[in-house]
Amino acid sequence: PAPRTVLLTGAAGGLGTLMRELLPAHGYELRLLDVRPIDDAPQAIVADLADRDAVREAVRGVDAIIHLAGISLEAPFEKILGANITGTYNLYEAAREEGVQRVVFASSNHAVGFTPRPPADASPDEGGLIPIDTPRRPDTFYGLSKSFGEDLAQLYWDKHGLESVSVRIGSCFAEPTSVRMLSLWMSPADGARLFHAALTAENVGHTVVYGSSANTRLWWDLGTARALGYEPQDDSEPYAEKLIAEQGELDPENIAHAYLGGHFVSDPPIWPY
Ligand code: NAI
Ligand code: 15L
Repeated sequence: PAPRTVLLTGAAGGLGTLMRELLPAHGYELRLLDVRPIDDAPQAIVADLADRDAVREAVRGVDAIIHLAGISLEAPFEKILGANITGTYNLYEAAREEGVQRVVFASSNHAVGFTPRPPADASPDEGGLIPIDTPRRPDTFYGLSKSFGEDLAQLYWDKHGLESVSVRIGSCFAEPTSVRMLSLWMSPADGARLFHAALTAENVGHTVVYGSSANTRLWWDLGTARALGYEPQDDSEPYAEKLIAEQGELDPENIAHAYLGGHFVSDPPIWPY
């Protein structure tokens, strides 16, 4: 049967807030968790992923989990280790113990951030897009934690039969705000469509997908996402003219423009991106 009750971790965050609004229309009953209380959702579970008992209680009885909680940018290694590495382990271990069938893991483009972006004149039809099996090349400790999460998902499938879809999310915000994001943008509505596909496709084992809209300037191959039944409806192109007029075209000589991970590849990462 299709999953109905879904635990959404990181529900107070940017993506969590968007998905709280959009996923119920796809038929889900959401149980919310975050370390921060949520003003407009007093029913949300306030718990740290470090608290194994609380996490186990939170996953009990749900059909599936969308795991968004964690640090979402570069940070000192010790912080990433706690929230993203140990935190994701605690979540998977609780899911295994409670017999939850599937986790949708919010991985990131930064797990493969040091992959050179395709040249502007690359042809998508002639293999010009970054394939899903490109070697992992994290651009930060943050990206490394996402690489760990993907391996953890694979281990829990191979050893315990716990299914996962790892979604290497591009940039999921209301609108793209940079020229790079024209290639990586996932509209919130497409994000909800992709999570829905990841929750409902059959026999996913552990599947890794790129997460974006069907952007004209796409850099990566959406094939494994489409194979789940994902049909993106949006394209960032209407934002292109304004963003390029404001920021200029990407410059391949600029290290912060040369790779998939954008500014995350520089040391230290340059904010804002
Ligand atoms: P965010 O930083 O706005 O939200 C993350 C949430 O996780 C926060 O509400 C925070 O309180 C919670 N959290 C952090 N540590 C926690 C812990 N130890 N226990 C419980 N909750 C904890 O990030 P955003 O943008 O909403 O991203 C959500 C997820 O998607 C993150 O895992 C991020 O790495 C991933 N992602 C997001 C992208 C995007 O474009 N928004 C792109 C790629 C990946
Ligand atoms: C991410 O992984 C971050 O969580 C998000 O805040 C954006 O920076 C996104 O990648 C991006 O690369 O645009």
